[in-house]
Amino acid sequence: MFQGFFKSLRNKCLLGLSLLGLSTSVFATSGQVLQSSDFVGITFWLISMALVASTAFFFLERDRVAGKWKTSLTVSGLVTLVAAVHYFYMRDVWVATGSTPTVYRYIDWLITVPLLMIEFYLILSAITKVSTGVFWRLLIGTLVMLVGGYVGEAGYADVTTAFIVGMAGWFYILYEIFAGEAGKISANKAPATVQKAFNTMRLIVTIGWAIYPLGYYFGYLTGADPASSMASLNIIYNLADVLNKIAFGVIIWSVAVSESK
Ligand SMILES: *C/C=C(C)/C=C/C=C(C)/C=C/C1=C(C)CCCC1(C)C
Repeated sequence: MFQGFFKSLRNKCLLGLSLLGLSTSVFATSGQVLQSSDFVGITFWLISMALVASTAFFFLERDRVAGKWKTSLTVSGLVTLVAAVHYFYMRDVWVATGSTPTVYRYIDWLITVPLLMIEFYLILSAITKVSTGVFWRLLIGTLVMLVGGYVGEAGYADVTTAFIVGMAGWFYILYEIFAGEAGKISANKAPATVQKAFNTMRLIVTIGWAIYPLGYYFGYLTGADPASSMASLNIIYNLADVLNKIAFGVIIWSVAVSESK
């Protein structure tokens, strides 16, 4: 009885914490309000709210799954929580100034992308012993990809060279999850449901993540005028986040639920 009480108390604390984090950033910048013609701004709003709802969902659903899956759901909830808070800031920057919130975007990625990489590690660890090398190699690929993108977008390096460096980091991640140790573990040791989840997650990292370099391309490499390039960049990045943060978490959730029965 006490156990149940503490469990639900802990869940409420988790939720409370996430909402606190969100409420402090709602009025990060004030002054401008969202215009009905600002479609990029509308996507920032929609996604902020979807991220808040997903966070509550992942944290509450922890109770439904077996112990070894709980960490995976916690990490999914952290990804959407961290992103939700950044979305509040990014949305305000966009609505108030019409400029691209590059620095908030990359701080968000710097935290959420490694968390997503941890998910690969966790999902495999839930079924077998995995060397930590898998995790470190995925992390190195991530850092090369993001540092490359940031120095290009923030104007510290030539946009094309920086793009190539970022692409190299991403290809390295793909190599690791398809042909490297992580891929082999999944193919040889994982039960069918986990393999299916691993394959879908892999597909997301291939196809879902490919949307980001497309955003970069339309933002910086087409030579279109800055206003329309920045609108494309932000819309593309925003839509990519729905798939790669929320849908990714939902896939993990569905395996966790079915493997817990
Ligand atoms: C939740 C946020 C996620 C999953 C962000 C992912 C970001 C990328 C996959 C970015 C990739 C890029 C390249 C592959 C080339 C250089 C430009 C980047 C950083 C946009």
